Amino acid sequence: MPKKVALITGVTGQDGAYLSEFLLKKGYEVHGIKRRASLFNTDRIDHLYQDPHEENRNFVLHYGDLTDSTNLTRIIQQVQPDEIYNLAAMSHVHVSFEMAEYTADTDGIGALRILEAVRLLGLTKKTKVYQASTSELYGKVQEIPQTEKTPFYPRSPYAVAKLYAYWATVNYREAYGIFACNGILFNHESPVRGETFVTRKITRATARIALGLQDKVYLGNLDAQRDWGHAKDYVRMMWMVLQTDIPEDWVIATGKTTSIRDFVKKCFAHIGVQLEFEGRGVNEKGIIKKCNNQQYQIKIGKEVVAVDERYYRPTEVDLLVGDATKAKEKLGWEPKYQLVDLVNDMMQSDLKLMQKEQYLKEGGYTINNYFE
Ligand code: NDP
Ligand code: GDR
Repeated sequence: MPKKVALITGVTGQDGAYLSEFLLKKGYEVHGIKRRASLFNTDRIDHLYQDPHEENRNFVLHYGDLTDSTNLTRIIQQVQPDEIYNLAAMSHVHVSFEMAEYTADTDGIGALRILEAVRLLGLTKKTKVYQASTSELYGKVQEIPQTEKTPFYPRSPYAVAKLYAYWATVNYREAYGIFACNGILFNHESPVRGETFVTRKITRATARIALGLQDKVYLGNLDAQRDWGHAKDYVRMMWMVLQTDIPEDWVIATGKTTSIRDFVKKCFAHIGVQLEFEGRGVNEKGIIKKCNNQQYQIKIGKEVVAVDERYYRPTEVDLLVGDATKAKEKLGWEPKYQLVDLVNDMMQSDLKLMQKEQYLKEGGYTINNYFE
């Protein structure tokens, strides 16, 4: 059997890295599109890198951008992929309010550019397309839990752009017979989650506070509730939806929801600290009440979490909880990670990372000493 060929946009991101690993293990030849940046931006996939001088490479990177249709068309023509995973996006909901037009171009029209390239290159029968759709499409709560049939009500420029991409995927499937599927994925996290998403911001800060590298962390809306899974479970599902006989759209979620406040408590509990919240809204504070661990630099009564309005969004998505019954019944998908496993995985990783920072600091090294 010839190797299957996959093309991943957003290969340098959280999901791109886990999906690359997953597909390489399955024996795929994996091509990824990365952006040119002034610094190296391949941290998450450096362990998979193969030197261009090696023969028979099965992991190949191409420079590209979702805003450049000639570039995308050329890469797709060259690679002739069996499967395209369109994961590239300006994926930060809060930032999308600052960069609405760019977000629409990348996250909305970008998906169209991929679908159109498949059509123009005559690959409608060969190339399957996975579109990274999102629970943000549900936005303002219409129904709990959210399923493939729940109406959409996007609440950010990001979600509005993703709504366009969602319907472009459905339309190209119906109009041209492309095997194109939306995975409507609920939040999924991991040790390589971007540092400004709330879970990673919290696990990093908890580890830094434990090691005396930081005093407190400022967060926004602590009442928001999210259905958090592990990215490893979710990339497996991306692949599964392209292996079916009929292209469809799928909700992927754990079915359990947790507030930001409770996520913070769970992270502190991981290091043996009981954190309690006092006050409401912008006056809310997280205070250390008890500690069963001598290993860390923890002071009872210390305020380690505070609210800063700058992290509030102009319009918020209050409550997400998904119902993945269709994926479970039709594809046999089950998440292997529970929230407690996710917290452990992220906390252990950030504690290790911050210990490195602590050693460097104690050894007199700063992280960046170019300009000293
Ligand atoms: P990340 O933010 O970690 O990764 C996004 C990737 O897209 C990065 O590789 C980034 O490159 C790349 N990218 C951004 N803009 C462009 C552009 N204009 N052209 C080409 N590449 C670009 O996101 P995740 O891995 O978490 O998410 C993957 C996809 O799934 C995204 O589309 C996201 O919107 C969607 N999604 C994510 C969920 C989650 O909870 N993680 C849930 C539901 C959907 P660079 O590294 O250079 O910045
Ligand atoms: P989200 O993730 O917007 O759900 O989008 P994020 O982690 O950014 O926010 C989750 C919730 O936490 C609240 N919050 C904060 N968020 C951030 N980033 N920083 C804070 O300090 C903070 N304090 C409170 C937010 O208001 C929000 O309610 C993610 C992205 O991966 C999208 O690309 C993806 O589509 C969705 O998940 C599903």
